Amino acid sequence: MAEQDIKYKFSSGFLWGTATSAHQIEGGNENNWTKWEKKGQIKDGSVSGRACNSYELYKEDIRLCKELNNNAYRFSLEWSRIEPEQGKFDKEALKHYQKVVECCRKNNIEPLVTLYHWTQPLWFAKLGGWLHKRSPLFFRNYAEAVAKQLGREVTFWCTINEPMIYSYNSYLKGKWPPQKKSYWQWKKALDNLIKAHKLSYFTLHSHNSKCKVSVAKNNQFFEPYVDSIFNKAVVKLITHYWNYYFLNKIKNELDYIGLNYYFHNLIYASLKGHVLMNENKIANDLGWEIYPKGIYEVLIGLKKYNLPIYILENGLADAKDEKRADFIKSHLRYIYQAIKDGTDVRGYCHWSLLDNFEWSEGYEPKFGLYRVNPKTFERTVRPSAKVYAEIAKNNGF
Ligand code: IFM
Repeated sequence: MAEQDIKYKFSSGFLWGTATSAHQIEGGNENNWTKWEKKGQIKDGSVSGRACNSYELYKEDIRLCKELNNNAYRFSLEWSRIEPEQGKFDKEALKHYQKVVECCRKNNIEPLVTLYHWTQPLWFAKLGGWLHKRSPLFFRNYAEAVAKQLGREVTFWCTINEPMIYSYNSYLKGKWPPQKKSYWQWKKALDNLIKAHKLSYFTLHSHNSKCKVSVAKNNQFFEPYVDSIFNKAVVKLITHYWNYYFLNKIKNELDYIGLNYYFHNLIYASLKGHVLMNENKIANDLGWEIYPKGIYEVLIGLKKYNLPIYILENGLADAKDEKRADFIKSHLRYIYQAIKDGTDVRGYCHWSLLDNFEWSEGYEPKFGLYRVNPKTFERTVRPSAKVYAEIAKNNGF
C-alpha cells in the first residue's frame, strides 16, 4: 500500500499483536477448571482437553504471529504447571515459558506476559482460592518464582486478566468455578485480587526496575436508555464501579493500562433494578452486540489516569469470518480517533490468534484469526487474518 493511501497511520513502534491464554490453547492442563469441566459443566459438553496443543506447538503459534507481521504476542503462564504443589516450582515448566519468551524475542516479537488468566492450581483452589486470607501472598510467591526465571527478559507484565469479569462470574453469579453466589464473597475475592496485584507489582519490579506492569481491565461502555436523571445516575454508578473501582484501587501500582473491550450496554434503570436494552442488530456469533464506537468512549474514560494504554484484547466470535475484517478496521478507526483526542494508545492485540476453548461456552465460538483442526491441530488462516497482517505491515490502513 502506498504511503499516501494510508488514512489511519499509527505511531512508529505501535504494537500489533494477538492475545491468547494458557488454559484456552495449551492443552493437557490439570487445574480447577479441568476438574470442573469433567463434571459436564461446559455448554457443548466438551472439556478443554488438548485444546490447540499449543504447549507443544508454541513455535508454530509464534510463526503465525510473524505471518501476521505482528511485533507483539500476549500469552499467559499456567500457574498450575509452574507450581503444581504449594511452594514447589517446576523447573521444566519455567524453562518452557522461558523458551516461549526467547522464541518471541528471536522473531522480534514483544512478549506481553499474563500471570493469571483465571485458572488455579488444584492446591490453591482446595485452600479456598481467592477467598483464602493469604491468597495474595500465595500469588506473590508464584510471581516471585516467575520473575526469577523471566524477569530480565520480559518487559510487559499483566498480573490479572479481567478481574471484574472473573470475580463476578466465579463469586457472584455462580457461573464459573467455584460457583459462589455471594456479594460478600465476591467483595472478598476482589479485595484479594487487588492485594495480589499490588504485591506482585513490587515483586516484578524488584527483579527488573524497568518492567511495565498492569492488569487487563475489561471496561464497557454503559449508556442510559432514557434521558432521565435517575437513569443517568445509575449508569454513572455502574460505570464507576465496573470500569474504575479496580483501577482506582491499584492506580499507584500501574505502569500502563491494559484494556480489553467487548461490550456496549444500553441500560434501562427503574426502582426494580436495571435491564439491558441493546437491540443487538449487529452481533457476533454469541449474540454480543458489535459496537465499535464504544472503544472510543471507553478509551476517553481512561484518559484521567494519564498512562499509556495497550489494548490487550478486542475481538469477536465469527465462525464464517464474515465480520472480522470490518470489525478490526472499525475498532481501529475509533482507536485512531481516541489517539487524536489525546489518549496515549500504544498497542492493539486482537483476541484471538487461534480458535480456542471459550470457557463455559466450550469450543463452539470461533474467535481465531486462524482456524484450528481439533484432531490434527492444523492451523488454517482465515481471510480476515490477511487484512490484519496488511494493517500491521503498513502500521495503518
Ligand atoms: O476468551 C475470553 C478471554 O479469556 C477473556 N476475554 C474475553 C475473551 C472472549 O470471551
